[in-house]
Formats: sequence, structure tokens, C-alpha cells
Amino acid sequence: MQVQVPDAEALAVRILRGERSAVASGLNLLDNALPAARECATALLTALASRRWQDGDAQPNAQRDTHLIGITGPPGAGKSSLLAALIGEWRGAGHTVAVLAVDPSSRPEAGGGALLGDRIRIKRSEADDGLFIRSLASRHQLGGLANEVWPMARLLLACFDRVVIETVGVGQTEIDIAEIADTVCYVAQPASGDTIQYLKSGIMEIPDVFAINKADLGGAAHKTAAEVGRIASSKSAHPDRGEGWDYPVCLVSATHNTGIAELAVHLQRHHTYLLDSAQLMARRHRHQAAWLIRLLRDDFGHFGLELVGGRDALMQRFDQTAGDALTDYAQLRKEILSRFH
Ligand SMILES: Nc1nc2c(ncn2[C@@H]2O[C@H](COP(=O)(O)OP(=O)(O)O)[C@@H](O)[C@H]2O)c(=O)[nH]1
Ligand SMILES: [Mg+2]
Repeated sequence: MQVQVPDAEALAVRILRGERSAVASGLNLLDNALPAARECATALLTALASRRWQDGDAQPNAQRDTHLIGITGPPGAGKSSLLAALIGEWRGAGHTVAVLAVDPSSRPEAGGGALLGDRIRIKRSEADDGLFIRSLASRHQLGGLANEVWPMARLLLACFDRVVIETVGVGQTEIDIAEIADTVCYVAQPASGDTIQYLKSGIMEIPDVFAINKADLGGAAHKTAAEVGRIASSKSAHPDRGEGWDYPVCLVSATHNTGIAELAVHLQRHHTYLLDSAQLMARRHRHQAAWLIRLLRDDFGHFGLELVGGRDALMQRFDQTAGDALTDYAQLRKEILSRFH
């Protein structure tokens, strides 16, 4: 079958200009598993990286203020509602926003919560060019988040100020979101068994910011916030994240629009903390490395990974090649393929 692949360079330029149709084509391309499309997708990501990411590295001051945020938590905690409120806050401050909603329970046919788009439509009547929403309802796999999520988020970071991934926090997904986002925000609702379970598990180490939603329900919300606050303040820093960060716990109500501005401030504060401690780019490079290793492992298995040095060595290698890691990855693929033949 003939595959129509766009010119990666030209598409990158249009995406950086923020052209909606180009953003949509780019996301479709990253979602296409055919080999010709994958090659073009790698070229697209490389082109985007060389224009924004690399420049940013060389001149930190010229770097656009972009923030990739993961919003996670149990179903029904109010993630979509809270995100809709945060979007209002960010758009009001003039930031552009893109959302990847990866929530199977949001599928109307699954009878779950409303799609984020529906929640937003309730609040906004006219079309908003500074807001882009893509639902990836089916991409929530048992084994965790699908591999397309990282590159899609990466593409959106090239043209939006705030990129948010909304995902239900269960098992592996929780770990995956921490390997994608700059900042992870955990949303809990009062007196939730899921939350208590979560607090007791080791996964508690992952979020950078906690939001206790449904504050309008009164006492129970305050009690949960106090409980989470106690655990958050005693929480030891995750080896990979968090030294010198104080893990804020925000009491919010998405439906009454209270505490939203404060939550936005804490998210922004975490971004500043990452920038000031030189962790933002380091984290993104590490996340890119983890993604490339997942791709190699999915295609060639652990045996394939071992052929080219194993996980730890690859992690170090991609981390070092950073801006050129995609080129490095393409070469490694060829190397593994040649060894298999
Ligand atoms: N009382 C109250 N209900 C809320 C609040 N935020 C969300 N909800 C409700 O909680 C339910 C789940 O919300 P949703 O945003 O779909 O949750 P998600 O599954 O975490 O995305 C819906 O019925 C919302 O109307 C809140 O701040 N207060
Ligand atoms: Mg939702």
C-alpha cells in the first residue's frame, strides 16, 4: 500500500507557527505505525527538536515557557472538571493550552464521566484558537500508557505553552506518567478508598503537586487534605525527583471554581523550581531516553536491547546524545535489524 507521508521539515515549520491543521496532521503521523510513516515521524520530531529544544538549550533565556503537566487520579475524582477550570485560568492569563485526554472511562459508550471537551463546551461558547484537545480514549492499555503519548505531547510542546495529559491513575500508568510529564498533579476526592490505598502504596512518591477536589463537600475534604498533607510533608524525595521541593496540597473545588488560581500557582512554581535547579531539560532528555528504550524493547524485546548494550547503557547513551537521540535511535534500529538478519 502506498503511504502518503508529508514533508517533515515543512510540517515542522507549520507546527511551530501553530497551524491547527498541521498540528492535527503531525499527531496523525505520530499515530501511524506503518514503517514509512514512522521514519517520517522521527524526522518530524528531529526537526521540531532542532528548532526549539536545541535552541532553548543553547540560550536558556530564549526558551519559551512550556510546561508538560500530567493530571492523574482515580476515576470520578474530578480530573476533567478540574482541568476545565485550570484551562479557564491559563487562557485568562494568555497561555495557550493543549490537552491529551487518555481516559477510557471518558468514553461515552463506557458510560463514564463526560469527555473533557464536553465539560469545556459547557463553559465556553465560542471557538478558542489557543486551546487544542485530543482524546486518546483507547490508548490506555493494561500495561500502562501507549508509546504514542510521549511524542504527541512533545509535538504539542512545540506550539502550546501548557500541555496537559489527563489519565486515570492505575498501576503502571502512574509510573508511566512520571516518565512523561515535567510535573505530575494527583487529584483526589474526599474520603476516597482509592486515595487511601494510593497513599499507602509506594506510588505516593510520584506526584509533585496534590489537589484535593470537591472542597465544596465540606469537612470530609478538609480531613482528606490534612491526611494527604501529613503524608506529603513526611514524604521522602523520589530518587529521581523532588529534592528541595515541598509537595503542596491544594484544596480545590472544580465546580465552585475555588482554589484553582492557587493550584495554577503551585504548578507554575514547580516549573520554576525545575528550571532553577536545571532539572527541566535533564528530565525531558531522560523521558525521551525512556521512550526510545520502550520503542526498542517493544520492537525487538529484551534480547534486542541486550544486543545494543542493555537498558542502563542505552539510558546513559540517549541521555548524552539528548538533542540527537532520535538520530542515534534510528541508527541503533538499523544495527539491531542487521544483527537479526
Ligand atoms: N461536588 C463536586 N463535584 C465535582 C467537582 N468536580 C467534579 N465533580 C463531579 O464529579 C464527577 C466526576 O467528574 P469528572 O471531572 O468527570 O472526573 P474524572 O473522572 O476524574 O475526570 C462529575 O459528576 C462531576 O460533576 C467538585 O469540585 N465538587
Ligand atoms: Mg476525566
